[in-house]
Amino acid sequence: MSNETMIAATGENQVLDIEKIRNDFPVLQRMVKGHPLVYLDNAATSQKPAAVIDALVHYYTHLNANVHRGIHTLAEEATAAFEATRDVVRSFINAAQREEIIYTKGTTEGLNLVAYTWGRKHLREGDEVIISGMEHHSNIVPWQVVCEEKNAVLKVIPITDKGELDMEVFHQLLSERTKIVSVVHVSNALGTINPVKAIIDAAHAKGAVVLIDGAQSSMHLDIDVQDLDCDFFALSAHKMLGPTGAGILYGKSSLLEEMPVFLGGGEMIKEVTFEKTTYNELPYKFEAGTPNIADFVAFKPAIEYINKLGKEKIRAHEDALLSYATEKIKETEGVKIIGEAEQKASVLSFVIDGVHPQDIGILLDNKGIAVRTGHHCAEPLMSRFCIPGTIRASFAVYNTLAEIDLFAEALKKAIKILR
Ligand code: 7TS
Repeated sequence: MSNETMIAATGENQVLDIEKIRNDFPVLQRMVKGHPLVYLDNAATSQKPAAVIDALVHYYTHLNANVHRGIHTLAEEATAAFEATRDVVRSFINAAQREEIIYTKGTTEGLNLVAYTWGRKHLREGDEVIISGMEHHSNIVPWQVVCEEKNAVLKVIPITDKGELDMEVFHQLLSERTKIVSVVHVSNALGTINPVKAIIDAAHAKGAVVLIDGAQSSMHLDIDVQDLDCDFFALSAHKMLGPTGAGILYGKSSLLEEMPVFLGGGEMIKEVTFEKTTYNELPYKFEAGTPNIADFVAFKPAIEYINKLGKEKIRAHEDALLSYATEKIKETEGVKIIGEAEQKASVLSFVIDGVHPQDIGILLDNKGIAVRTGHHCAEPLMSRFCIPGTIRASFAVYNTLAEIDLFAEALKKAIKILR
C-alpha cells in the first residue's frame, strides 16, 4: 500500500502515520487464506498493540500475584499495577473520583450490575424503564428480567427509517413513572451516535437516572462523564485496543454508595460473621473475588496508546474511512445501507438484494477480509428493518483506504458469484 493512501484519510492537518500504527499491531502482519489480513470487525473486538501484549507477558513473567491481600513484594507490585489503571480510566472518562470506577468483566456485566442492584432496589410495580430499539441484547435482557420480577414496564424508543432514535416519541414516553433510561451511545449495528446529552437532561428533569452503554463509543468519541452528567456508563476494554475480560462501570458515588451489593465473596467485604456481614468501601464493594488482574494491568497501555494518538485524530481518520467506504459500497448494485443517521461512527451495515449476508461473509473471508454478518446481538433492531441480519464492516484507526478498496472489490466479486 502506498504511503499516500495510508496518510490521505486524515487530511492535511490531521496526519496520523497509519503505516507506523499498523506496525504496532502484530496480528495485522499475518496472512489469512493466502491474503494479507484485512480486519474490518472492530466493533466486535479491536486488535491489540504490542504494548498491550507485552504488558500481559511482563505481568505473568515478573509480577504475578493476587492483589490487595499480600504484603510480599510481588503482591504489592501487582496491586500497584492493577490499581494504576483505575487512575488512567478515571482521567480518560473524566470521572470525579477513582472510587467511581468499578472493574467488571465488560459492558455486559456493567449493565447487568446496574439492573440487578440499582434496578432491584428502586423499581416498583408500575414503574417504567426506557431503553431504545437499537440496544444490544445485553441492554435488553437484564431489564426484561428485572421488570418481570418487579412488575415494572419496559418502554422502547422507536427507531426511524434512517436509524436514529425517534426523539419526539422519547419525550412522550418520559414521565414521572420513568425511573431509569438505559440507552446505547453508539449503535454497534448501525453506527448511529445517539444524542445522549439531550436524553440525560430530559430524563433528569423527570427525576430518572440514566445508564449509558458506552461499549462502542469509548474508542471513538471523547467521553466526559461529568459533562454528560450520566449516572452510569459501561465500557469494555477489548473494544478499545485492550484485553478481553476487563471492563468498567462508572457510577456516581452517591448512587453506588446506596446500591446493594452485586456478587458476594472475597474483597467486597469489610467483616464477615454468620450473623452479619459489612461491606467494603467503593469501588471494592462491587469487586468480589480475584479479578482479571493481568488484563486490567494491560488495559493501561491501551488507553495510553489511544491518548498518544489523540481521540480527535482517531475520529478524523475513522470518519474518512467510513465516508470512503460508504461511497464505494453505494456504487455496488443491489446494496442497501442499514443506518444512515446524520451522526455516525465507524460502522457500515448493509444488505444485498437476493444474497444472504453469511454467504458474503464466507467469500470475503476466503480473501482474508474479516467482517461480521448476522444480527449483531440486536435482533429487535433487525426485526424493525424486516431483515435477518446485515453485513457489517467496522473500522479502526489502523485501517486504510487501500483496505477498503480490497473489501469493495472482493464484495463485487462475491455478489457476482452468488447471483
Ligand atoms: N453493547 C454494545 C453496544 C455492544 O456493541 C456490545 C458488544 C456490548 C454491549 C457487549 O459488550 P461485551 O464486551 O460485554 O460483550 N458488541 C459486539 C458486536 O457488535 N459484535 O460482537 C460483540
